[in-house]
Amino acid sequence: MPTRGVMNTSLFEMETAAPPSRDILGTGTAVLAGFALDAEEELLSSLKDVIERSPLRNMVTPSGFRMSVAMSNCGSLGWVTDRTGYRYDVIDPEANRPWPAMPTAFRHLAISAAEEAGFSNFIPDTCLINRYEPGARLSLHQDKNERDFTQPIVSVSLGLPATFLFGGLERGDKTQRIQVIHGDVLVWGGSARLRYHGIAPLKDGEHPRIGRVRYNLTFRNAS
Ligand code: MD3
Ligand code: FE
Repeated sequence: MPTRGVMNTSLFEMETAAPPSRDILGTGTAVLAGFALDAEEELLSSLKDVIERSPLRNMVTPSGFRMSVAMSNCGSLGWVTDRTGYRYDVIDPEANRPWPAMPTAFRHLAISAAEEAGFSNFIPDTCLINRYEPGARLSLHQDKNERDFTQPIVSVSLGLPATFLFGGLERGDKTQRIQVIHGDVLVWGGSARLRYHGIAPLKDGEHPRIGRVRYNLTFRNAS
């Protein structure tokens, strides 16, 4: 039978357990668990509007591979890839017209998440929408098609959980894994802005609100 002292010690430890740390991924990063949940309904209805106008599509990489992640964009620019390379374009090449405007709920969420993470000057001008079906993945890469690396990146996860892979500034650096779930928002900036990252193959499942899929909204300043 435990002594009073032992019991008190374990209770004390429970009461003083550290709150979840926001910078578990290192300097310049913030994990804002559930940050998007308050705006969930507005985000989902805006997302529906955007992908009705500029449907999700599986783009082709410069080396000729069809990406397993389906993509679209909103904002004044959109990230695209085809046989000629990666670029930001003001025109959706499938729809042959500008990308849909960035919905207000998107912009506000991105700016407030960046601010919460200590980046008070974020001006998101593009949002890449990634749709992962079970098995889809994003291999380790750096985001370096943007001009201003002092601007952070904000990522919003919706639907099925995913495993983020986080490396360092060199491709061969050790990677860290972190699980992200519906409503989580992650922010990267400063010295973390050029870290390698990716998404492990999506595990099958069913999200009660979103279904058998994961969406990620990636906000950037590209111009
Ligand atoms: C870490 N998308 O589209 S942003 C991408 O879940 C992409 O679909 C992720 O990576 C996804 O390029 C969400 C993850 C991310 C973005 C930029 C970073 C992680 C980062 C910059 C530095 C370190
Ligand atoms: Fe990326």
